[in-house]
Amino acid sequence: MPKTIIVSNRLPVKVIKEDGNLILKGSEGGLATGLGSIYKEGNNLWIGWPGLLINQGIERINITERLKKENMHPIFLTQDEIKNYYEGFSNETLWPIFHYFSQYSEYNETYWEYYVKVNQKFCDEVENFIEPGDTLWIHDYQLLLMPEMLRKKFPELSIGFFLHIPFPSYEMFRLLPWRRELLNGMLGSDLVGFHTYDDMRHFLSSVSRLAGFGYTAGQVNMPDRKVIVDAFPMGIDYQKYADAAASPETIEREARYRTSLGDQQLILSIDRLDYSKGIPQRLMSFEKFLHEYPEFKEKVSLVMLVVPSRDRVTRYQELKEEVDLLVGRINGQFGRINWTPIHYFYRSLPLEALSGFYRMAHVALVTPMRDGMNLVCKEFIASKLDKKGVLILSEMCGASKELSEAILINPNDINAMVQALHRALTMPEEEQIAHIEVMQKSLKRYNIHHWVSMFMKRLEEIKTSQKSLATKYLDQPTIDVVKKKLKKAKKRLFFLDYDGTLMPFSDTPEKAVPDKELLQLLEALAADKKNQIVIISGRDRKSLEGWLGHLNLDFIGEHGVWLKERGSNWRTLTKLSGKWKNEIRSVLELYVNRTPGSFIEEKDYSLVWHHRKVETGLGELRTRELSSHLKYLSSNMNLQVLEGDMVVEIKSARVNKGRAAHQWIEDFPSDFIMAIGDDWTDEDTFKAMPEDSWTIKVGSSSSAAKYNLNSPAEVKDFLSKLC
Ligand code: GDG
Repeated sequence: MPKTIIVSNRLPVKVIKEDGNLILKGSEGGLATGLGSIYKEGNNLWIGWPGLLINQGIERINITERLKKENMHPIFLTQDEIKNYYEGFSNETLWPIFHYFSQYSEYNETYWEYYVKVNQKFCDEVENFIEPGDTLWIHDYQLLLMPEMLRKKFPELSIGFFLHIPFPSYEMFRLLPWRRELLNGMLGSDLVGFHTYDDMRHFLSSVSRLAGFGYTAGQVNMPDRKVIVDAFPMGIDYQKYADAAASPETIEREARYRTSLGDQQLILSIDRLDYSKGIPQRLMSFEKFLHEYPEFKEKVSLVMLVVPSRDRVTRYQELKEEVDLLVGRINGQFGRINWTPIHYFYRSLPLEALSGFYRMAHVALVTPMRDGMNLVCKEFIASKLDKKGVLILSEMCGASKELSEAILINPNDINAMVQALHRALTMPEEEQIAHIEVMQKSLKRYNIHHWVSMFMKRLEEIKTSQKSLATKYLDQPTIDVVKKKLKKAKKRLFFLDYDGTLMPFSDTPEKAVPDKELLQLLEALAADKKNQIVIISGRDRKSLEGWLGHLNLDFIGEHGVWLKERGSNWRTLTKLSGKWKNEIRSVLELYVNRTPGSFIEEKDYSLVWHHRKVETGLGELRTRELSSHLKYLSSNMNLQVLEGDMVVEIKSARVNKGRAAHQWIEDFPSDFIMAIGDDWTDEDTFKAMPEDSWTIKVGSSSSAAKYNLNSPAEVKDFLSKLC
């Protein structure tokens, strides 16, 4: 029975030592709950580090046994690995860059070496559990290299990857000395998920500029396969927070807190200690608020929970000092015997305490400088059973894309935060209820279970479609079968694409002139009277005629617009008009003016915009713009916009290679049919072929063809064997 293996840096449990005994403590995190529905089932598994340095063999065995009962498997890290891979590369190199704090990023070769080593260690361990048909779901920035490492060993494995933190813009990401390795690592996946569309956009931009792979509509076109990239905004376990808010323990806690605090309005702030969370800026805005609106003194308090984190890293120790100083300064400045402006807790609290705070708070002040998603704001909304309360939310966190009814602020704008606080504390109840209601509805629907199921379904769909489009390499035993069938056949029909199939691409279309070897090959093939060779290409008829017209060949040019049988004249399949070209040409000219290096190729019934010589990135960007511009313009002109290899081609929607090839099959009945092509315009040809034909794709990406070869050189070698 195929299983699902989840891999993350940390297991969803904490192993702690108490009085020399090892105790497992379950994590309350949303991810653990959401993925619980997966890893706890059948023989599924969660693999990761138990979060503690354990050197003794016997202890390792004990923990492994204990975890096995709960479908988990530990990977033990050494002190050096924790220091260099986890605290080092993960948290001092990747974390700052991915959160736009490049000034804090350490570029340290030893950290990198350990990062590679530990990713490999995870792979080696995971490998022991992989069986055919299994699915892997790898999580987060600590394991960016793992998908590629696994792909190398298991080409068929279904691999999903999800990044929980933001993916930075290209300008930020490219600062990393190991940027290409990291991208290639992620691209070992079948599906790469992010919280937001912006993260996905940034990733695709880095992939095309740094890794050199093009993409179309969220699909990265790798030489051998496609990688799907998509946004899956993570939700919370809504019911858990709603239930916790209604529980007697929480209500009892709230009553206790209220007795101590009096009836002031409360502003709530909860985060892990991290510079990405904007804690000092938040404190400064509260300080400014008290200066600007002194009438709120003694009427409002800030409850600030800071959960200790990464406290061995100097940067975090400094941040802790800064926060301590600010809290001290504000409390010292404004505090009264009967009023503390900031109630500051530097520790972790149980869920009931958290839930009590969520219930009591009038305002949640969630103002990270950057945050992948941020779950605290969602938990606050879910805990508001009476729907009263206001969320002030930073535009810089993923959740802001979903929670547009919150008061959205820029965390660098202290004045805006001050105004937001005033607005929140004076907002009429009806308005609060109206906003919370909308947000609750959305959070209930897009909860953690929905997130897990959307991701897994997508991964499954990808695998199914890959299987249906898988090609088999045309190996020697198959070639022997082809030869046998060919020998027996009385009439043979060959459809051969030109660019990328018979000749490799060159930087300008005119340069792809057939060489002597190809001319001789085609001549030899055509010399056999039983063979009918059709060159089926996107090229205009003049080039085809000029290069190959002297041979005994048939032609289908301009993707099926122009047809020519041996010894006859060029003709079109249907009556076509080129009137539309004037309007579309002027649009293309606009793009040529804006895009140095690009140019227009004009064919009889189609126009092509080439960007092979345009600066990397710009060409792709313009392709996106141009395609959507043209698709909009051409919607009522019966035109088709094709994105090919560094080109955008516009032609009549009524013709394609498949339609033209079909005509040949009808007109020239044959008992051996073969089609060879490399790009997606050839997919129409493959689809038009009868079931018993030989269809061969050049390249190894998914295709409607049955077989594949790797390059024009291999195609020529294969054809020469058939001569
Ligand atoms: C990463 C990304 C993304 C906090 N204090 C206590 C406590 N918490 C719980 C909260 C919440 C969780 O911790 C924090 O979640 P966040 O989303 O805010 O942040 P990270 O854990 O850093 O997570 C982030 C997330 O991944 C998911 O993809 O949203 O952007 O950085 O659930 O309730 N829980 C308890 N006591 C505490 O004192 N029990």
